Amino acid sequence: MVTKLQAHRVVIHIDFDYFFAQVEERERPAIKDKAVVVCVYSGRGEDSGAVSTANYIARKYGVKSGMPIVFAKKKLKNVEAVFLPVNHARYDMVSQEMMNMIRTYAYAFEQVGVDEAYLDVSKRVDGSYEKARHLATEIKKEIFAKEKITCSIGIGPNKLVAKIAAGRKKPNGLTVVRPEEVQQFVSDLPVRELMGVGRKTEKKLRELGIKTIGQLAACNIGRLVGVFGNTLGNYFHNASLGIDETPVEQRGRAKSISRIVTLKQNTRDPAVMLKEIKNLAEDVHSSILEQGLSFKSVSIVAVMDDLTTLSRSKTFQNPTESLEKVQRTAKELLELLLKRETDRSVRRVGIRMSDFFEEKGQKQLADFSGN
Ligand code: DCT
Ligand code: CA
Ligand code: CA
Repeated sequence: MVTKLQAHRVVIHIDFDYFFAQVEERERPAIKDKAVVVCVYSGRGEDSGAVSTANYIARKYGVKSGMPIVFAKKKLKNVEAVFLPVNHARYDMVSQEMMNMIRTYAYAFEQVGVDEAYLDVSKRVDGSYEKARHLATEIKKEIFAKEKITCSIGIGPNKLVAKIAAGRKKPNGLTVVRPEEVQQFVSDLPVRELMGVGRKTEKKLRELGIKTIGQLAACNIGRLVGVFGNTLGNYFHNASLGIDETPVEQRGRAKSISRIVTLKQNTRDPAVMLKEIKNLAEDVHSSILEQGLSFKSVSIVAVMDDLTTLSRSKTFQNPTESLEKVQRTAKELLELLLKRETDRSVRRVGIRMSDFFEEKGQKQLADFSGN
């Protein structure tokens, strides 16, 4: 069964593959072909602590999140393996960069934890799952090109289905579930695939003879309510049918969007810099419009040949969407910035736009996607 609301929605779920371990691999290419285990050391004795996450090579040998480090070492005793301590500051930084990139693809963007996000792209793809597939491929490509991290993506008519879909082909997967395929897609999966079904609930359901989502769907709703109470019982019933109307909640947004490039060679020629800035401005501008935003501030950044960073900004009286205004302002700011520079040349230039405002027309999109 597909409700009217769902029929109009296209939701993308993105999950970064074995994220902490993948960041470690990226930073140390030499460990890429080995088992990589990221650990939370307790500080009590050398191997005391638990596995946070592991790459897919380590998983092949049975290493799992939450497992004692000692167990993981046993499982990998005949394998080339690397054990590393968690570095959350590092993962958070990479995550933020990736999220800022992803959020530009949709009006409604919801980050969940450090390595997952939902996008409501209904409007952007015009309700077309084929377009959504292309978009997802594009997102994966951009993330990999810029961050060298792979992720798995699921596309469905709601968050529930999109998330389950993202988990089906890992790593580096893409799974599309159209509204008419939802029922078939979920019915053979084990109930634990549903959010909110932990080990305890799984056990309770098994006692009712329910192992798969399809069996859950066939169960009388009154019976579920009897066992789990009203809220949870109804949730399980709907979830088993692939029904989920919770909106993708825009939680916070980037305070600024910026792009910076390194010039082919250091220069003092404003025309050369301006040409680069013009391209960057177009890039930033289109991603702001894509999110249904207008902006009030533009900044120009220059990294000088001695690596000091200079910047100049301008804040308009009113929010604007005008690219022409950005280009004009960028030119003024660059002139201002270079005015007193008589010796140093410029190594990198960048543009930053901030002070965002939501454009009114986009409100309807929020309504439309169930917000
Ligand atoms: N985590 C943990 N202990 C657990 C489970 C998870 O410390 N028992 C942490 C480590 C990573 C983070 O939570 C998210 O875990 P996953 O969703 O399993 O993400 P992952 O490592 O990126 O793996 P996958 O490729 O399956 O997404
Ligand atoms: Ca992940
Ligand atoms: Ca995850």
